[in-house]
Amino acid sequence: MVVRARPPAAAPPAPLTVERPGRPTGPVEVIWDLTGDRLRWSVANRSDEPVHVDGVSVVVALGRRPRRFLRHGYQSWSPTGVVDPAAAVDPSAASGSVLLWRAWHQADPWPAPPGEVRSEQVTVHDDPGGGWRLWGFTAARDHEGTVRLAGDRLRVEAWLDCRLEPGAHRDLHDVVTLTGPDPHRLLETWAAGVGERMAARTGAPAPVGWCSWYHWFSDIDETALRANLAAADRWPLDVFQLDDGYQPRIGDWTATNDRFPSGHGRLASDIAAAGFTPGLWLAPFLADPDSRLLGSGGARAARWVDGRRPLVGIVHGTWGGRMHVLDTTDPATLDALERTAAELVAAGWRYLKLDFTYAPTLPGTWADPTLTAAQRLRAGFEAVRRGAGDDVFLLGCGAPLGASVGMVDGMRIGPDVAPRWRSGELHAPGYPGSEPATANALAATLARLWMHRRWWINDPDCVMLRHERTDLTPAQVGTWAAVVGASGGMVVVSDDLTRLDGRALRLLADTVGTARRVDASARAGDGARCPDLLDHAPPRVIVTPDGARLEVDPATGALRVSVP
Ligand code: 9PG
Repeated sequence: MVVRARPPAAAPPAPLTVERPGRPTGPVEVIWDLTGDRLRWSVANRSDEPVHVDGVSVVVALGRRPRRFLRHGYQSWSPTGVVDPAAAVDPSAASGSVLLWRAWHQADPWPAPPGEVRSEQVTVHDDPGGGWRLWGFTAARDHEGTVRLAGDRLRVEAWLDCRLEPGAHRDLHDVVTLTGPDPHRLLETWAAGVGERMAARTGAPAPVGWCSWYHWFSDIDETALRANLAAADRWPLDVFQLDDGYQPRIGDWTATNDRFPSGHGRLASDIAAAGFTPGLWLAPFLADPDSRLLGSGGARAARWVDGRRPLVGIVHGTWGGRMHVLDTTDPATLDALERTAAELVAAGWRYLKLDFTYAPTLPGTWADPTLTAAQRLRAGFEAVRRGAGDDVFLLGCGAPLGASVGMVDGMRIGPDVAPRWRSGELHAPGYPGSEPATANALAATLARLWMHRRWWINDPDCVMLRHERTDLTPAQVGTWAAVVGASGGMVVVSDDLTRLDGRALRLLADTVGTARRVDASARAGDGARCPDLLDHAPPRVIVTPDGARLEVDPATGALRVSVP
């Protein structure tokens, strides 16, 4: 069915052709209205039987295939960058792609049809009428949204993957289109609207912290932690955060293993006594099948789509194999999550890094099948927030971005850094750019500047200050620190403080100084910008509000700075 619709305000004079989705809709009715630059729509089940709806989409004929299309990644660790749609292959269609990785990096975990590229929640492309055009979902509270492009056909899809009961009616999030000469401005404008609609938490001071992960990884112990705490007093830090490695098992966050004999209360109070906010890592929505959480703790795991086996959220060597996903649609599980967070905060932790939070968005069998992935994720975050209280800083990580707005105070907006520029490994086949590497973290930092102080405080991941036991050159160390500072977001150190020298301290002080200056401006709506986001991938340039321009060579990490 083809419907003629009024073209968006600034579109070329030829009317856009809007089509209903090609597949039969059966008992499902889509009610929609495209007026001006906004699509309003809803979906209803008119039958007497429950219906499972994957997605609802509207196709727009653009008139010609765009030459540049921003592919926005779904999750903290997912790559973002411009592609040429004529040449690009959707990563989900690459050979060797597996369901779990696709589900990490896309709202719809199934492979894209041949010839299609997709972007999550938003895209920007060159407009046949000149300039740039953005398409974006105005929220991701009730469901995710994907923009798919094949040839000149742009399909905006509300991703539901949930049951509609007989007679049920669901409003879908509006889709807007904006045009203008500056693609970054379009993203800023759109993101500000999303942030307002989703009650983004943007008010906290941006933390400066220390994190145990990138020096010790899971081998951290109390001796090393305390040595760093003792050395931390000459560093300009607010938060002192223990990462993965203290827990006896995934899921059993309120206990410690034998490498941390003091236990949570003593650790947190000693950190607080030293003058820092005690921070703790956890992966709240995953649990070891042998954890207390899934036993006497009262939490239940979701099941795989066949309903028979527990849903596995990751197979992790260090953690001991297959980790199950908590069913965040089950009230008893939400209670257990709330109790866990409350217990950690009662022990003294005031900053929680919530990691691997994509877990409840995986496809599976859930106690309440009428909830979408976005709603399952938010139910989990809300339980943690209820337990933690309003004034504890929650940092999201490994999180589907749009659906997390309003849930967290800070958010990791890129893949892990590493003490090397480029990655040697691929941990997600077909998703290059998501592997731990400083160049990958830097690319994400530039590509997602527009989220900062509109959706949360951006966490670009840790600066790498060390000059020994690293593959980064001193110049690359300086480049990454300069970009973290210019981004205006969080600044976190993840080195052994007992081994750093005065050079590192000065570099951190400079980085924090720049970051706080840029952040003050970002709070007023004028943060750092990436002017070449639609020119090439990865982007190379970051411009601070006072006009400093930093240009990074992505191959070498060489930095060119020009100041007005
Ligand atoms: C702790 C780490 C750190 C880090 C997080 C996250 O695919 N993987 O096996 C995988 C491992 C680690 C990882 C992401 C993916 O890093 O980003 O800062 O907290 O967990 O385990």
